[in-house]
Amino acid sequence: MSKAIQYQTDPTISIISGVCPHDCPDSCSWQVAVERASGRAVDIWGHPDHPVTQGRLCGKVDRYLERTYHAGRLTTPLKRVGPKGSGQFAPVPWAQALREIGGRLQAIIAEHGAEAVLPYSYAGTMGLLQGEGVAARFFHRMGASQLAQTICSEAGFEGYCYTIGATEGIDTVDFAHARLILIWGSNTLTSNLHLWPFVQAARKAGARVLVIDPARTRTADAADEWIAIRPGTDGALALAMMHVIVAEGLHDQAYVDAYTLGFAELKAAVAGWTPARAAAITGVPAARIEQLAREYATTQPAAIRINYGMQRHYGGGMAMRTITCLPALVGAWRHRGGGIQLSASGSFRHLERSGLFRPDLLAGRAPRTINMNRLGDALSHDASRRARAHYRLRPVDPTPPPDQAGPPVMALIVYNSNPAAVAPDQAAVRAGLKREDLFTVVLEQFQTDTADYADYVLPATTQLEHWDILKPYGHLFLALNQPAIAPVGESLPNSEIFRRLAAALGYADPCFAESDEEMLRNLVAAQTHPRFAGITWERLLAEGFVRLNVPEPYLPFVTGNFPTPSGKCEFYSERMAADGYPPAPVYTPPRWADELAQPAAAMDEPPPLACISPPAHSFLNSTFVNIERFQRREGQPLLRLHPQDAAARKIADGDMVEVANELGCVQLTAEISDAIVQGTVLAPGVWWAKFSPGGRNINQVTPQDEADMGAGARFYDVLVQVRRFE
Ligand SMILES: Nc1nc2c(c(=O)[nH]1)N[C@H]1C(S)=C(S)[C@@H](COP(=O)(O)OP(=O)(O)OC[C@H]3O[C@@H](n4cnc5c(=O)[nH]c(N)nc54)[C@H](O)[C@@H]3O)O[C@H]1N2
Ligand SMILES: Nc1nc2c(c(=O)[nH]1)N[C@H]1C(S)=C(S)[C@@H](COP(=O)(O)OP(=O)(O)OC[C@H]3O[C@@H](n4cnc5c(=O)[nH]c(N)nc54)[C@H](O)[C@@H]3O)O[C@H]1N2
Ligand SMILES: [Mo]
Repeated sequence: MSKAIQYQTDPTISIISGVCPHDCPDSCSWQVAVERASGRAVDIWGHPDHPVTQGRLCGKVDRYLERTYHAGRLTTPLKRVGPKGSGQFAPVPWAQALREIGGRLQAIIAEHGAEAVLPYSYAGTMGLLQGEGVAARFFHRMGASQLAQTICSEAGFEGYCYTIGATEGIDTVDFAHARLILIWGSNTLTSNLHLWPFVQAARKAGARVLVIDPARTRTADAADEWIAIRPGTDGALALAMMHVIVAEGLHDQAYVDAYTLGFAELKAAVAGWTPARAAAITGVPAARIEQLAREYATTQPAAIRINYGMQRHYGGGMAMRTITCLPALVGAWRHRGGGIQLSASGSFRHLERSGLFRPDLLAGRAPRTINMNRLGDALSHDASRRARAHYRLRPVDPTPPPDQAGPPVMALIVYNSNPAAVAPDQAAVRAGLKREDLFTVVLEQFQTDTADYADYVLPATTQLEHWDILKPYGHLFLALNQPAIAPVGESLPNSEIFRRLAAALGYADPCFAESDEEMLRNLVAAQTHPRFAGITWERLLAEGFVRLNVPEPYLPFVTGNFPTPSGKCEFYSERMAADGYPPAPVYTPPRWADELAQPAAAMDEPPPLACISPPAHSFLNSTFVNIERFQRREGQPLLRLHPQDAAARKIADGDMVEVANELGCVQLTAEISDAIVQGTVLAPGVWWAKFSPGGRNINQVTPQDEADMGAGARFYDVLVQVRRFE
């Protein structure tokens, strides 16, 4: 008997439906059982009617009540009473906190201008309302610096869009129809669990599943084959695959002729990319590349699940741009279950959000935009570093001269993010957060590494306690979240906190008087694009989630209609040329490989290793790290090393090792395993620094430097020395 049915017959229980807020493609709809008498949530499970959730939650969210009712929940506003970063706070009443924060912000704006205020946020919640909803209104009204949200997906997003036009692709449920599935830079069983049943359905019908990854992940273990590749080299693999496909005439000439642009240029671009050349770069044997190309071109439908793991590299954008040429070349888009999927976010690109975010409140002002990956630089008093922190999307966007960098950041307002743990170049971030003259406010559910550096910590509600609407990036169902329980302690939704901050600053605009329900209702009502036809507030309330109004099955590019400038899949892109890129696919090597090729100064040590830090299974970025059950499951901060790399450094399993480069160093426990390509180490992330040896985590060694596209992050493009730590 399903839990829904079991509780439905229990008169002491009410069932409330909602949706998981976390940064994951699955955006699972859930149901919560609430004891009527106490108002306490007693159970949570996956929504049984949701076609992707299918009644099941992941191991983390299945235990969500442990997080919601955790003893560490912040329940009152806190004011700093010790030195910056010491984590010493005293509770204060809301009215006092708001009055004092309002006063400080006003003084900072009066002295330095509103651009001296920097909001810092990411996807702690992906809700449209508790994410950027009222926050955007607040910062637009203020004229604060804007934040380019580059920390996750930007390089790959840009690369995908150059080729295909928007992040649309295979519908998740259609993977069941594929006969060959390439899982490329994705650890599906960890970070996209709800795709797996569709992969399994395909396998039952005879599909082969191949995983292209530097690590033999649990997904690779569960698949038919692990294709081990050196990190950041995927572009070379794709170029060689296309070389073989074109050389052997295995491409779909009719699809290419009708629906693509620049086949001649593509042919020229791949001509020199023999499998042998790619093998030397990727570590994938030439014969395997050749066979993979044939298998891919001749098995239909062929699906590629590409994900963000492969684009956290200097050449990540170009690699994504290149790989996304493959499905059009072989005509995979013709078939249900054929094509590629990076994200479904582009399927929602017509969502009208200006009524919620109110960019008009900028009233003609155009504040600077700061690249969130360069928080360390942004917080610097050095104007040339601040200039570098300006968002530069493309090579043609210049770095401003230092005298145009704008004022130093004097106030930082953090919500839905934990930059002291997750942002690159942790030493630089911390040096900024430690500044005595920086005023920092953190809206949080828990006392994170970042909250430790705050002047004021404001307690925020969790998804069980507030309203929201979720726009997923892994499927096509828009979902409503209804509050199931009252706020824990004195916590408030982000929406209400920003409303009160607006009042504290004297912002009288009527938009700050709208209730959460009102804003969400208006958001739904504001949609005019046909894709949202039939999605009404009433249906969301009654059903919990509603599918986007696109055909079923949804095969976006069966007959072309790519949302590119030419309407075709662009093997050749004028837009790329204009933006400062080669217009046809090329190989852009990762920085770690370039650095490794430099002559070494001292030869008394084995050469440095490439380092990647993809998610630990039980954590979600740095969320869940403080929940005992999940911390126990992950044990301790680890470094996976190939046996040969360990032997060369006289490192034994379980040894404490130091991982270091010019940016910093971190201590981890060695885990010797052949589940990683030789020459690369893997540190599962993202541990809270305060739970790590020495109070530092792997982002001590990751760089602020941008990837090739979208000013994206380069978390997995790092060269490190690994030594036994004495
Ligand atoms: N449990 C859990 N789920 C999550 C998250 C989490 O932290 N925990 N994070 C969420 C978020 S924010 C995101 S963005 C997604 C991330 O999920 P994914 O997009 O899947 O990205 P990652 O997990 O970073 O990396 C996936 C795989 O890529 C591999 N990889 C690294 N570099 C390369 C490379 O150069 N080439 C190839 N082929 N593979 C490479 C890694 O070893 C890893 O196995 O997942 C979301 N879901
Ligand atoms: N080394 C390394 N670093 C990485 C990555 C990696 O793979 N390796 N992954 C990168 C990626 S893909 C991403 S997306 C970023 C993620 O970076 P973040 O978006 O910062 O993600 P989290 O670490 O999960 O932190 C989110 C915080 O938001 C809080 N939160 C959740 N809901 C709410 C709410 O409603 N209100 C408020 N006020 N707070 C809330 C949570 O408690 C949590 O502390 O990290 C990046 N950093
Ligand atoms: Mo992410």
